[in-house]
Amino acid sequence: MATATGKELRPDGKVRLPPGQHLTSGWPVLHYGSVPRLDLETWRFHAWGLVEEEKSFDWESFNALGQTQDVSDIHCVTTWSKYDNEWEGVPFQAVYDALGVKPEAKYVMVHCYGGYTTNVPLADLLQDGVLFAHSHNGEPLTPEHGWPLRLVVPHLYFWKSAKWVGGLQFLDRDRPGFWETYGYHLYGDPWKEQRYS
Ligand SMILES: Nc1nc2c(c(=O)[nH]1)N[C@H]1C(S)=C(S)[C@@H](COP(=O)(O)O)O[C@H]1N2
Ligand SMILES: [Mo]
Repeated sequence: MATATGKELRPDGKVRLPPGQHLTSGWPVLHYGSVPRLDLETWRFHAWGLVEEEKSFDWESFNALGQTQDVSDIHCVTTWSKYDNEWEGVPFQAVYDALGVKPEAKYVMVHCYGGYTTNVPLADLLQDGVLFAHSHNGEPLTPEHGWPLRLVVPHLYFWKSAKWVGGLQFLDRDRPGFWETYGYHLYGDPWKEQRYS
């Protein structure tokens, strides 16, 4: 399918394919542990930490915060990249606007059903293209790709795009999440090859 060569430039002048990456046309499944069994009736999204008030959303109220679509590229630290993923879901900005996040909050720990965590600076989550996706290329996510909801942070390595996301903890300082504790880079910029620390 792909006529892409990996040498194309992006609108911002960066080479589209980050260093050390190769293009794949499939979509590998990668995660630690097993796929959690979830149910939309009992599914909740929680926000706590440096927020004015802890909040919890059910599936319907979370999705009512807003809907958007965005096309972006995936860059996995294990060196595969996948172009032109069409994601649909709730923009991070809409969740942020609903939360009353305190000014001291600078970092976010993303928490998932099944226990996975990953850390991202709040400023990065507020960038364009960051969303909580329920669909990929027009289809609901499959269980192994994060159904019902995954975070998508297109400008960082894909381990930051947490599957089965269930909540956000707002923090004043950076702390390592699951893979970051085992030596993955705290930030993970693919264009700087921030793979491991
Ligand atoms: N909850 C959860 N999210 C996760 C992971 C995980 O182990 N658990 N692995 C991460 C890693 S290392 C990668 S590369 C991507 C893989 O996503 P995919 O299986 O949809 O390709 O999910 C990320 N999100
Ligand atoms: Mo990964």
